[in-house]
Order: sequence, then C-alpha cells, then structure tokens
Amino acid sequence: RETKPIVLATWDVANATSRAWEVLKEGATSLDAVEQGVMVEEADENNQTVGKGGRPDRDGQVTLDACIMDKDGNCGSVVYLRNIVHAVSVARKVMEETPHVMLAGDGAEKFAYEQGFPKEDLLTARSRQEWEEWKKTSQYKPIINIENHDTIGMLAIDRKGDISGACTTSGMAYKIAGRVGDSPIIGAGLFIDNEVGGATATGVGEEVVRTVGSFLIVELMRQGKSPQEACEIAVKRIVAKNPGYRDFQVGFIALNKKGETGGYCIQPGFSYRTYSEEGHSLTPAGSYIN
Ligand code: SD4
Repeated sequence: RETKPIVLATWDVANATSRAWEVLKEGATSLDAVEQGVMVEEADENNQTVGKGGRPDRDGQVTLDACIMDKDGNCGSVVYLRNIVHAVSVARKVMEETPHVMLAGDGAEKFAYEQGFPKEDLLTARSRQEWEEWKKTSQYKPIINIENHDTIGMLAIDRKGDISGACTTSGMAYKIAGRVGDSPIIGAGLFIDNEVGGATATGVGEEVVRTVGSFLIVELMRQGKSPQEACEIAVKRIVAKNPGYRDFQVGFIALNKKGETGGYCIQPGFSYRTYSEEGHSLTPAGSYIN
C-alpha cells in the first residue's frame, strides 16, 4: 500500500514546506525532504531565529543548534555550531559519517570544514544592529512569538510511508554564551519512531527539555492518543510543572503513521504549515491560554 506523503513544519514557513513537498513528490525519502526543507530557512537571512541572520547570544556570537532523525532511529545533532549556515546538513553528516550522535562547538565546526562546508559569517547587519540596541538595556526575557516564522521543526512521510524529522535554530536571542536549547536534543526538540510517528517543538527550549516533550508525544501516540491529543497532554504537562507558564511560549506539532497531524501550544499565536495532496495550508494551533 502506498502511503500519502505529507510534510508539516512549525510556524508559517511556506517556502520551506514547498521545498520539502517538491522533494517528496519527486519520490525522494522523507529524510531528504526534511533536510532540504529546513535548509530554506537556514539560508533565509530574514528569519532571525534560524541559520544565517539568526540573532546572536549576549556576546554577539550566532550559535546554531540542529538535529535530524530518520526512519531507522538514526540521528545526528550539532550544538553551539558557529560560522556554518546549514547546521542541519552538518547534523546529517554526524549521523551518516561518524559513530556519534552529537558534536559541539569547535569540534562540530572543525568536522563541518572537513566535510567541505564553507565558512560564513552568520551575523547580518540587521541582527548586529538589533543586538547593539539590546545591549543598551541588556534585559533578558524571552519574547513570546517573536516573529511569525521562527525555529523550524519539520516532520514528513514519504511514499513508502517512512517518517523523518529535522529541527534547526539559532536558539533564544541574547542567550548566555554557551547555552544550548531543546532543538538539537533528540527526544526534546525532535523525536521520530517510524512505527508510531514523530513530534517536534518550538518555544522556550528549557521547558521542552524538562519534559522531554517530543519523546513524550511519540510515546503517547504509541499508547493510542491522536497527534492532537498527544500535543495537548505534553503542553499541559509543562503548564502543570511551571506556574510561570503565562510568560513563555512552547508549541508542539506531531504526525502519526496514518498521516494524521496535530499541534498545540501555550500562548495563542503559534501556527504550523502542512503540505499534502490535499493542498498547502497554515493551521493556527489551539492554545492552552485563549
Ligand atoms: C530554543 N526552542 O533554542 C528554541 C527556540 C525556539 O522559536 O523555538 N524559538 O529554545
């Protein structure tokens, strides 16, 4: 039985989901689709939460976190990666070319050069200027729904029915140097189990790590919950554990083996893109706070 391909991604990332859909339609694997899809956002300087043009840490360094996971449960991840645009592709190389899952900082960067990735300055004039402005007050408070396109987490099913996922980000703007979020952490920012489905997260990574959110959602789906129900339970778990939930955003999206999708978040304002034979659409996710 041929499964119907589908791709979904956090936020309104129409160019990224269009690219991933093209790749799926050509008959390529979901792994190629999610990698090439999220690369669109990594290259887009206007997306200040991913790749080139990302907002820097407090010291003015743009540091990227990314991971990728395939149908066989293989995974690769990079954290605190500097000077390389396509962090997701470095993560894929970690998965495919090394015996490891995760490479960090200077080691990850050195590995990327060895793999032929070019060195590039990720801090754009716009992000530098905003950071200079921020330094005047140096107030640190994550901004809820900082923009309409944000950290990208992407899930896809290909024609064979195999699921893969990817997640890539420059992390929270003006984070303490060295900070790593949920996005490159398998189980937190992303999890795939090809027997069940996949999930990915956006928002304040610390909260996602504390509940191992994406793994939780996949396990809930394994127990019979729909993707939507599973996302809601995970968000409620975060809310229950942190009385400060009114001040931060976390959003999840999920996909099961049947191609059913779901999304849920704490604060209104989070949406996700879906592309399938039924068309290309933007769905506002339900939220815990209305
Ligand atoms: C992080 N989860 O580094 C990321 C940030 C994010 O939309 O999702 N921004 O914590």
